[in-house]
Amino acid sequence: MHSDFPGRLVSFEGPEGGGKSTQARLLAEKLRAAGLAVLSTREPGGTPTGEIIRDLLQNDLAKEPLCDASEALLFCAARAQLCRNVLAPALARGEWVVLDRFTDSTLAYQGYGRGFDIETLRAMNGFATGPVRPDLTILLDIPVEAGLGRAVARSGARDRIESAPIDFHRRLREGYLELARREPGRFAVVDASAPVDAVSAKVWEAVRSRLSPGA
Ligand code: Z5A
Repeated sequence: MHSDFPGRLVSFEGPEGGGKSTQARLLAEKLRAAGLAVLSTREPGGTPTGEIIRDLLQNDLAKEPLCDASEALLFCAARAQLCRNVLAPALARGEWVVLDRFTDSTLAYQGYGRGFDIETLRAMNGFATGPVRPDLTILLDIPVEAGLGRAVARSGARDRIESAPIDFHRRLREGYLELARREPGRFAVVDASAPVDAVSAKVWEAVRSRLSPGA
């Protein structure tokens, strides 16, 4: 069941280091090569306000410990700005949107990870997104240690959320798999431990079979 927009939204989700940014870029290239108009963006971010919120959330911009409730609300504030000002207009124009993280990140990280009530977070997500929702969600699943290893190898250090205890990361990975089990029609789970090209082929197969780009 797709959203009411003429465009299509594909979100990438998963624990750290699964290759979301890499795979989002490769999918956007394939969709463009198929002649489609594609908007590629990320959460938190994608708007001037969202990028400032990203800095607050990841780089300790305000120099004060961020409480978990503020963290959840800030992710949703960035999301509201992105959905209203960028995503909804693009989807209404019939564009494809490729999104590096979206609403399921809040359920996984703030819900399964931090322990907030999932239904409360779903309501917050709904308030933030309005009618925007994913037509397909690619869950790039990877064991926690392997994913964190990749993320650290790339950036040399762990940021505020990556530095959370390993149990936090294990809970959110299991949370993602639970979300996927509950909504098999929307989620495609892809083994992200495989080489980049093999993962990309699986992602493309999921997009082709579920959303028929260019048809
Ligand atoms: N967050 C939240 O808590 N709540 C929310 O609602 C939202 C987000 C929206 C955003 O960080 C943080 O915010 C994130 C969740 C939280 N938590 N943390 N930490 P971000 O956007 O900066 O980072 P990320 O989304 O966590 O990205 P990442 O996990 O660091 O990376 P990735 O996008 O999954 O992977 P990548 O950058 O494409 O690849 C990572 C490295 O692995 C890189 O060197 C690649 O070359 C390599 N790579 C990629 N694929 C492969 C394969 N297949 N094999 C080998 N190496 C690979």
